[in-house]
Amino acid sequence: MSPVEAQPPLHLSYFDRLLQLDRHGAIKLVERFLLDREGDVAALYAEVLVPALVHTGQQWQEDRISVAHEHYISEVTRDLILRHGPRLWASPEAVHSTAVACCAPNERHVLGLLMAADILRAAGLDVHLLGEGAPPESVGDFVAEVDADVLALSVSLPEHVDDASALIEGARARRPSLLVVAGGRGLAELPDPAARVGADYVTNDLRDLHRELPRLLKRPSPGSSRRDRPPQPS
Ligand code: B12
Repeated sequence: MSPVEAQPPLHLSYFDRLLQLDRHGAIKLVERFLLDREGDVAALYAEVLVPALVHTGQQWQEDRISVAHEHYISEVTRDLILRHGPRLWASPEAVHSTAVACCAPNERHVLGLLMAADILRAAGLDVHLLGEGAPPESVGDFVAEVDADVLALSVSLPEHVDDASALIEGARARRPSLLVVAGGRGLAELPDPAARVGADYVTNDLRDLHRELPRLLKRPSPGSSRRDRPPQPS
């Protein structure tokens, strides 16, 4: 029997193609994964794109790849999220709530937020994505302007936790019924991240987010428009 050659994990193959600037090869690899996995974009995120980005960060930190390569890999990955993410919400559950999604002040890591926004849309939320760089006061104004039910916030760097907390406080002052969900590696190490940042729910696992959303959205809260809403047809 001929020895079976071990294949490298898919996220490393993806990383290697991009390291060789083989964008087309990386795109094909992703398409093949989605074909094999019946279009499971959540699995693409969890099993290929996120570990590839984490690996990219390690390689950059160890000086094995340049900053330019790191940017290149994250930009191609952003393209792929924007290309395939909409499959997740091609036939969303009935739209019933509005979310505003943004990064913590000064936070430039936005890819996790894009992925979280896809999950929120798949669960039937109309997501207004503000991305990175929106001033906190304008986020508060916007949340009030669009009568947001949910604020989704991403915090990658620990030094942005205090600003995230202030942003949440400001947004809640404008809209007390707001459900705040947050995630990002900056919250991962905190003992009680939800309490620390003032969110209702914190997770870095997007499958958990999808699972928990219906329960979170039913949560009664003072002044909530959700509370007064008639039951949605299932
Ligand atoms: C790409 C990248 C960048 C890009 C970002 C481009 C972009 N458009 O996003 C650029 C070049 C801008 C960048 C800049 C910097 N970076 Co950088 N970056 C990365 C890298 C390689 C990937 C980030 C990423 O997209 N990860 C994948 C995403 C999907 O993961 P995620 O954000 O954690 O999201 C997941 C969960 O956290 C969760 N989640 C995230 N958001 C939300 C929101 C909600 C609501 C929910 C429910 C869940 C959720 O869901 C996601 C899926 O599981 C990481 C390495 C790594 N380990 O991640 C370093 C990394 C984060 N960067 C790092 C650093 C140091 C920096 C800089 C300070 C470098 C510098 N000296 O300038 C700056 C800081 C800029 C800033 N002010 O924010 C360090 C951080 C170390 C630390 N202190 O924790 C890392 C870890 C690199 C390393 N050392 O390994 N970076």
